[in-house]
Amino acid sequence: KAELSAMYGSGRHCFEDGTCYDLEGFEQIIDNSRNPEDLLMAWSGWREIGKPMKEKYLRMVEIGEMGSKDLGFEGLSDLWFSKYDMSSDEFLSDVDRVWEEVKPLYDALHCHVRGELNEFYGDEVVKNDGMIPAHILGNMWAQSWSNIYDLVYEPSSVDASINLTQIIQEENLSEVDMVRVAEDFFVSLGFERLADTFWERSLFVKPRDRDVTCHASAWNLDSEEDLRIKMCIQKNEEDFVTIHHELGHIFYYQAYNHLPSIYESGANDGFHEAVGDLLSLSITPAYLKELGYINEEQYLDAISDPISLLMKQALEGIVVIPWTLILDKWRSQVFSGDVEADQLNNLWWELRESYQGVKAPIARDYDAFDPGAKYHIPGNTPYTRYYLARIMQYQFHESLCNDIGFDGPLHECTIYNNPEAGEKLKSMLALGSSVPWQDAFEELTGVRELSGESIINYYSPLKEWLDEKNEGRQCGW
Ligand code: X8Z
Ligand code: ZN
Repeated sequence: KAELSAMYGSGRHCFEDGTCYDLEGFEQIIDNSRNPEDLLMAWSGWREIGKPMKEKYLRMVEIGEMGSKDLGFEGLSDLWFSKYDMSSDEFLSDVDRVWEEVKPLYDALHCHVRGELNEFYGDEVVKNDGMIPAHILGNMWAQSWSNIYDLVYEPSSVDASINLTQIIQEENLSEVDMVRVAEDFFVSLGFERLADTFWERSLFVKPRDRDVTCHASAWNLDSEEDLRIKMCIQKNEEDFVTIHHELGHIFYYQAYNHLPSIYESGANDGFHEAVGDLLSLSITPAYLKELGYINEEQYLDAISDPISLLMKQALEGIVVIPWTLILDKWRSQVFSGDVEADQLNNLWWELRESYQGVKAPIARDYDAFDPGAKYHIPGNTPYTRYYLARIMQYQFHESLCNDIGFDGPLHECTIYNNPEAGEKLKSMLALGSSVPWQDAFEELTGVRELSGESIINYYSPLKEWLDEKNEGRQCGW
């Protein structure tokens, strides 16, 4: 396990001409370039690091299966899905039920994005039917498409689309300043400021003298005050959102660290991932105006074009959803031994094709192990938690916005500086895992079930717009 994680963290690939890239180097290209050859080079280059992981990975699975059976489970999947206060069958059928609710929105977005990419790149790179090749979507795993926002939407005016990356640069925010802004958000909700040790002991910037695993993480070291994050912050919108995500973990730790140790965890692992994501929905034009990052005129421009804002959100928040299903669907088949070693990569691509409508841009080598190129596979971190978070965050947002009497479209609601919303959130977090997650969920939302309704409500103006745009297009893949 340690070796696999280290292989990912220190992963780099060198080409015949002697140039070498690590993940951040490759991402620089994938996130920003519009040159299909460069994109393909970066996409396939990073996947070279997966190949040598396959054997170790299978051995890890073998040991994990044995261990979980020794503990009385049917296997590793059974163990992983045993933590949701309901039977794993019931849980997994809830997961699929909600996906069916969200899928029409994803399909409409996929159709529109594919159409626009076809116009930009032409038939040679992406055809107007079928799947989208994974290298042109602005993210190493095609799990967020927000970097190609400008290719898929033209705002009604320059200021109608808020560019957080630009704001961060104009405001001259340092990496630590970005974390302070996120901390301030939590403090505005009534959370306690972070201890000095957080600021002294966290890692915010990629060190120049050694390899570190840059994938962002949040640590609860002594179940008391020693809380830290570790990430290689880049001064852009994506990392600003990730900082909120990580601080969500930190403030959850802070809220439940007073409990007996057995209760010191999230109501379920999805809750833990959802806290910071919930706050990200409150980074609205009104919030940015309040901080002084945009003026009245920019604010009015921004809210006059709701599609601009919703499109930006959807390219991250909707796009990620099918992706969050794939990892554990792949793993559950691998863990159970249903798939032969030489079919592991094919199964991976079958799932990516069917759920995301995304395909490999180039034939995969016989020894490719593409799942290894995603942190959570060598890291052996369950991934359905992110699916839960991406659904629940909208349920939390909608109910908090209702509670505070917000009257308007959900994408304009911010809970910033609202002690009532803060108190409600805090008291749920303070429960840790002392009650079944459904009880904690009910405390905040009034309901006990996962539902796609809030996310559908949130994006309903966008869905209408997409349906109109897609008229006459041949959707689906
Ligand atoms: O892994 C993470 C966090 C760490 S808990 C940065 N996320 C998933 C990913 O990067 O794949 C957050 C979004 C999904
Ligand atoms: Zn997380």
